[in-house]
Amino acid sequence: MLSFTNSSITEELFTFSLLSLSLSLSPSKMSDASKISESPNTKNKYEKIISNLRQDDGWKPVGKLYEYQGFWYGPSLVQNVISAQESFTPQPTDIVLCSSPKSGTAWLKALAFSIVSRNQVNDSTNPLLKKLPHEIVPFLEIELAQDSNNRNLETPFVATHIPYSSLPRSIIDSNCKIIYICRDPKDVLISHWNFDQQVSGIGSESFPLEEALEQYCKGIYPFGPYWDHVLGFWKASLEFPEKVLFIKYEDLKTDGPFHVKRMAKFMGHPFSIEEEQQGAPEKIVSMCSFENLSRLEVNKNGKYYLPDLPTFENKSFFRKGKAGDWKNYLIDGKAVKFNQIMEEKFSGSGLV
Ligand code: PAP
Repeated sequence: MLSFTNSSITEELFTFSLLSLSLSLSPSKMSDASKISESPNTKNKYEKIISNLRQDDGWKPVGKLYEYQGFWYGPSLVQNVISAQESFTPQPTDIVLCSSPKSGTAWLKALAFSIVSRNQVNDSTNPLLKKLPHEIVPFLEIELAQDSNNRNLETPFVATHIPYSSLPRSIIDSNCKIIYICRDPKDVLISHWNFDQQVSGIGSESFPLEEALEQYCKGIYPFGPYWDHVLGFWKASLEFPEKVLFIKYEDLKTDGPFHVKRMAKFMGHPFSIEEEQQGAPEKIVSMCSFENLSRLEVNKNGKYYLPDLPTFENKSFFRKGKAGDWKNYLIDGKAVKFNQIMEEKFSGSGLV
């Protein structure tokens, strides 16, 4: 059985998933301000590209998806991805935090930020106490799609759900480091299905789990297919270990301090012996834990405002935070076909 636990190696409206929000921004929900500049030429260009793409409307909370460079997006996201590919310029010291939606993006943001800023903030001044991790680290295909500098440039992080093969060349060709987090695909599916239902208001009677599962098996949902998303970063991490660090959600759950030290070293901010003796990695793990973040006032009752998008309740980004919650949903053999597909897709990769 495909296992994402205890390995030896150490993502219109949604596509946040946040973006499934897998924030697959629906065109009707996006304002002119957040679309690509709407000169007639630009509009024609994107309409032309999109009209030639394969379409599917089976992921009902989002509506129509388009296949661009082998992955599926809502129409506005296709535009944003192309715009980012054409114009995004990273800062030389940026670290790019990558993930498929619902794989642990917010957690990765919190950890990476806390590691790098540990000498500037303390337990009472950490911005995570007052802000959702998504407010601290912006998304390339949302906030930064049209303006690379639409961010706090003192925070050296950019996040994205864009697959490795579609990342802007400016990132690939730079010295920017990349950290990818992956998660058991069955937990990703359950998290994604729950989140999109909640954000879209389309309930399980209109979008049953069986339909979501079928779409996942076909790879047709925002930023799918999952296997290609994961394998793109996995292979890059093997080929360019100095540039791409691959982390598993389940490994972080099992041995947080070890992987926080790995991340710190990779990002060029290793812990000193004194820091380790004083338990600095453990403190960061504790600060960024689901239990701690989800109980903060900002994450219980705060709202996340993105220009011209619906307002999100911060708590929707903190559901259960567990490894293996799929077992409460994929009962009566529902996972058999899914497991077979994943095993076949990941076979020979050395990942599982
Ligand atoms: P996004 O794609 O909308 O950015 P993302 O942060 O990648 O979502 O994933 C959300 C999942 O991470 C949720 O999982 P669940 O639905 O299975 O509960 C969320 O609860 C979980 N999560 C958020 N913060 C943490 C954390 N600090 N530790 C562990 N899991 C977390």
